[in-house]
Amino acid sequence: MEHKSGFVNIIGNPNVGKSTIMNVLVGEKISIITSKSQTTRHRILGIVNGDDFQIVYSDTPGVIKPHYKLQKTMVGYSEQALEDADILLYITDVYETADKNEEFLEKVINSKSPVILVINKIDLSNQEDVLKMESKWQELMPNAEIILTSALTSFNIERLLNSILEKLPIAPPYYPKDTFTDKTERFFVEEIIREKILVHYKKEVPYSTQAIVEEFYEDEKIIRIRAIIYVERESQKPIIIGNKGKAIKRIGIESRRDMEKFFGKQVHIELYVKVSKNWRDSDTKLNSFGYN
Ligand SMILES: Nc1nc2c(ncn2[C@@H]2O[C@H](COP(=O)(O)OP(=O)(O)O)[C@@H](O)[C@H]2O)c(=O)[nH]1
Ligand SMILES: [Mg+2]
Repeated sequence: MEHKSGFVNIIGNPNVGKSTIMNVLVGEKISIITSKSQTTRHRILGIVNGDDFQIVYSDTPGVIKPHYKLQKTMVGYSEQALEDADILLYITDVYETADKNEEFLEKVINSKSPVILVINKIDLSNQEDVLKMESKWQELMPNAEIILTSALTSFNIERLLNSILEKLPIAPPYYPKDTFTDKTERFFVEEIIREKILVHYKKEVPYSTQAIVEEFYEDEKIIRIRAIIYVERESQKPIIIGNKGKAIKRIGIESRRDMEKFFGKQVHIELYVKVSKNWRDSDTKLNSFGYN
């Protein structure tokens, strides 16, 4: 039996549904999702294993103009994804026009890898507009296969999967067949906390925040977690904590709920807030927070 395997890199602008699509394709909540741009900060692998195939998806932050070092690293992950793909999934949605980010798009068009162009969120549009959009994109990217999806309702996800399988090169698996990601349990804990922070705090606060797991202790019945929420400035500390600690308590409760779902086990979590001055612009701090 011939075995197919390859890297399928998911790229595109922020907020078009890249992480949602990867999660649906993998069937696990690997990437956090919010309505805010820059939710994804890392390149995250999601691996799907079949008897005769292994698809290694990689979700990326999306293309943005970098204002600080963290964002530079984030854009780097997206650029890197252009280089090492067997298949590129370029995701756009029914709101985006092709003139956004022309430079990056040019690189996609010139890439040697086969490109699948996914127009996502079609549940938010109508047939006429979607078809118009499709023909515009096809003109722009004549070599790409276009698939219209709604990740939210799983519309055409099966079709997308089949198209990926068709284009997947013959190769042995790159990862053991029982792996579904390259990230650690600690990473998922940190991401779940960050998702809740993105949802509940406004303006610059979530973008100045990084959760770091200090202790992850698992026994048969329960996982005990101690995590620090790092902020950039002293003034952000009371915002995270909230009046009488209510805000941080909510983060803890909602995070625990998601973690229990993710790990299939009871979770106990303690959260603390600390300042790591201007960490987003410090190479050493970024490194120690896992951005490299
Ligand atoms: N209506 C609709 N919303 C979607 C769809 N896919 C994703 N979203 C929403 O779009 C927002 C951004 O999704 P996300 O996956 O984080 O986008 P990313 O930044 O490209 O990774 C979230 O609020 C999702 O719930 C879709 O097919 N239909
Ligand atoms: Mg994302």
